Amino acid sequence: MLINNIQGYKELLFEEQEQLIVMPNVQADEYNGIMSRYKNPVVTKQHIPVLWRYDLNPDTNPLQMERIGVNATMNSGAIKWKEKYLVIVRVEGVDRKSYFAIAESPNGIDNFRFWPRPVSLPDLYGEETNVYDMRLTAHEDGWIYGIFCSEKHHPDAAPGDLSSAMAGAGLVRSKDLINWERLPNIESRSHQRNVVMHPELVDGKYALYTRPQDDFILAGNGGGIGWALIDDITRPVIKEEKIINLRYYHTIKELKNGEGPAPIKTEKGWLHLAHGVRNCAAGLRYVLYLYLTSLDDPSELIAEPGGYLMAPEGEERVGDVSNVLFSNGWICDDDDAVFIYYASSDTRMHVATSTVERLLDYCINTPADGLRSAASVKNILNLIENNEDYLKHNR
Ligand code: M1P
Repeated sequence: MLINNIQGYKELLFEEQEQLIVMPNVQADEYNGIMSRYKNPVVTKQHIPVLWRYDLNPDTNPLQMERIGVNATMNSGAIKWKEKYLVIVRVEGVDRKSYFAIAESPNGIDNFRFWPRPVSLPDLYGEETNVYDMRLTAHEDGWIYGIFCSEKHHPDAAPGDLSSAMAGAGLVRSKDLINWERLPNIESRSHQRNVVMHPELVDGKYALYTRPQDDFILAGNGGGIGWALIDDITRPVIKEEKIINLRYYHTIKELKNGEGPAPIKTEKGWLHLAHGVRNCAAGLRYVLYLYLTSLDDPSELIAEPGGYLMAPEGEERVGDVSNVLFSNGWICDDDDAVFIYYASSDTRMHVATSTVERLLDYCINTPADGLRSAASVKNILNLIENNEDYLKHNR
C-alpha cells in the first residue's frame, strides 16, 4: 500500500511487522503421532527488521521506497541459548547473496524477532561469493561451532562460464554468538556442502559429517553422508571419509542426501535428521528423513526407517525453489521436546515439534526400506496380520 504521509508509512511498516511477529502460532490439524506441524511459518522475509530495508530519512528517501530488499529467509541453524530458542537464518537478499542473521523466540514456535544487526563474518577469503546454511554445534570443548557453505566461482571455469561454482565448508566458532572467530575453511579433495560437526570428540579428535560430491549440484560418485576425523580443528583437513549413510536406487535419497543439524544424543543412539533428494519431472524433490547411529561408534548405522519423515505439503510446496524441505537446525529441550526448524521451497522457515521418545520409536519401529515394491507389500501384510491377531484377542 502506498501512503503519502511520511509518518503514516513509517508507522505502518513497524505496526504491520509487530502484528506479524506477535501472532500466536498454533498446531496444524493433521497429526500422525510422530510430529506436529504449525500453521504459520516462523520466520519470513517480512520479519526482517525495517531498519535493514528502508531508509527512514525523508530527505534521502522522499518516495518512501524499500532500499535493500530481501528474497527469502531459509535454511537455519538452531540452538537453545540463555533460555531462548535461536535460529541463525540464511537470509537471501534480492541480489542473490545470502548472509546470516539471528532471530530469537521465547517459546520456539512464534514471536521470532531478529537481533539488531546481521552477523558480520570475518571476511578471510576475497573469492568467497556466497555463504549459507550454517549448522551450529554446541561442542563439549565449550565452543559453539558454525559450519556453512562457502561458495565461489569455479577457478577453472572456461571464459564466459559464469555459472560453474565450487562449494567448500567455512568454519567459525563463538562463545557468545556475537563475536565470531573464523578458522580456515575445511580442506577437502571434493566439493563439500552440508558439513556438520559432531558435538563430542571421538578418539580425541573432532568429527565431521560430510557430503562429498563430484559436482557443485550433483553428488555423482559421492555415495552419501560421510564421516571424517580431524586432527587439528584450527587447520582442518578432511583426509579420509567413510560413507555412513548410503544412497540407493529408487529411494527418497537416490540422487543425493545430506546431514541436517548436529545429531541429538539419546539413550538409544545418536538421532540424525537429514535430507534426501530424488529427481522427477518437476525437478529435484527434497524431503527430510531420520536415522540412528550407535553411541559407541557414531559412524555406525543402527536404524533407519523407510521413506521420509516430512515432505513438502500444501503451501510448503511452492516457493523460490519449489518442492523442497530442508532442515539444518533443531533444538532438543531439557524435557526432551524436539523443535525441528525447516525451510520450505527455499523461501520461509517453519517449525514442527515432537519428542525424543516419539522420534526414537519412529526410527526403531518403522519398517526399513526393503528397496522393492514386494518388500513394501510384505511389511503391510505383516502389520495387517498383527492387527487382526490383536483385534481377535482384544475385542
Ligand atoms: O535448493 C535446494 C537446496 O539445494 C542445495 O542443497 P544440497 O546440496 O543438499 O542439495 C543447497 O543449495 C541448499 O541451500 C538448498 O536449499
